[in-house]
Amino acid sequence: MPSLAVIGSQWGDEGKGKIIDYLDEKADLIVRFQGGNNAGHTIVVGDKVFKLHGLPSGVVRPGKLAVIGNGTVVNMEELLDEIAHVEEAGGSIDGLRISDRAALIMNYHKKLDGAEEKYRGKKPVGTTKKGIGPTYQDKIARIGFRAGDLLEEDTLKEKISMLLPYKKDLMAMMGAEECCCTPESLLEKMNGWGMKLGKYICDTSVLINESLDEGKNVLFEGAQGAMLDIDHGTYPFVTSSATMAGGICTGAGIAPNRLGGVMGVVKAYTTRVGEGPFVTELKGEEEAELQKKGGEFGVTTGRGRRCGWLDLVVVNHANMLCGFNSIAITKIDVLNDYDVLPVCTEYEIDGKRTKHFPGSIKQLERAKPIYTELKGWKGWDDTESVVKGGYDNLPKEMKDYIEFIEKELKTPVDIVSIGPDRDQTIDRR
Ligand code: 2SA
Ligand code: GDP
Ligand code: MG
Repeated sequence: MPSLAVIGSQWGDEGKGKIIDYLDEKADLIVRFQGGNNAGHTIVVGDKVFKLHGLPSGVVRPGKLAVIGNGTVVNMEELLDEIAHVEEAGGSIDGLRISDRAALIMNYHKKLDGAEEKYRGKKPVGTTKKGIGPTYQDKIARIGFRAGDLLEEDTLKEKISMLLPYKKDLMAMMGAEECCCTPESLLEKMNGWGMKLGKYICDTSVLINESLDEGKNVLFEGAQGAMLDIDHGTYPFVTSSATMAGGICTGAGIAPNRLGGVMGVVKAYTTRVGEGPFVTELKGEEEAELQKKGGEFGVTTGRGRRCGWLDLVVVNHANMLCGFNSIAITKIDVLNDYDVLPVCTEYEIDGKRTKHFPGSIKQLERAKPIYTELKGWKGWDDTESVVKGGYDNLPKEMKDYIEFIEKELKTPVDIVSIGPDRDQTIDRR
């Protein structure tokens, strides 16, 4: 702190929600800067489980400002449902702030998301069908709604009369499910969103910058993961936003010199949900076993996540682009029952070894992982003593695994997470 970013170093679901929740005790603002309710962050606090999608993890702690930044895409209708879920689970959204510049996900975006996937035929991206891609397309094409429009009825009317006929034609052309709303019914619906959520809409960039001026602590919360970045991930099998640390400046509206540090979250193995290359992926029973042990199912869609060994070529790529000052290793307890743990440190592509992650999907499909085999800590399951006694109480082999990662990434491991709960966290800082 005063400003720290937490970024997933793999394909998402590294356990960022848990780490952010652990760190945000000391934060005043928690800021989402990209993505939308495609994200799924699970936070466990005692017997309460919060499943967050579009809301920043900060809503779980009273007294924090939870900011949805300008670089995000927001489905107001689904946000209202999520707010109800949080309130039911004992949380409060008093601290919610939504950027007036955030792009709005409309129902037609969701329908177009499904239709685009059909056009991709045998090579779908495997999206969450939340309308993320089509909403970012409209933002870049300068034909999208923004949250601030909900506060200006004349702007809404102008945009609705321009966009609705266009989107209806587009949906008919794409064979998407018909959109039956009229300009009047859409205006009424959007006015309703404005009435319910308008009080939270403001210029969040000013809010964040003034908070930093006052010496407040700001935590930037990454969603998805580095390898799903639109530019540097496994394109086209990526999401439509800048998921890496660089996305914070444009997506939250701060200058680069205001970012104090970046923590990379590394799951002790690798998962991916959706399509696309995955060099260390396991198959058959081995994959099913890891999926079951890690409870690897999508928080938003319920899809089974693909599973494989830790791939440090991936994490090093993320580290080069995000500049991690420190690492949080998560879900290491999921590996409790293995004799041997392979860790990939290089790829072999067409007979040549490389430590760099290639941009070509075809090359990635031909890449073979080069593994270093580390000894497992089979039989150890004494989480309780570690919760009380800290790092020194971990088995030697687990410490070797952690220190191997540290050496390969040339970055200190500050946090080790050994369970989903807040207190199942070892802090080495
Ligand atoms: P989209 O919907 O356009 O962003 O999909 C594009 C790709 O990005 C992947 N993606 C994700 N990968 C991991 N976790 C995500 N959130 C949910 C979760 C996913 C779920 O926490 O489990 O429930 O399925 C997430 N969101 C997007 C997506 O799989 C595509 O590969
Ligand atoms: P995120 O999208 O990166 O926030 O991660 P998800 O919430 O989608 O997936 C991570 C899952 O692992 C959640 O169910 C967490 O409760 C759980 N989890 C987080 N850290 C740990 C850990 O150290 N050990 C175990 N066993 N589970 C964890
Ligand atoms: Mg997730």
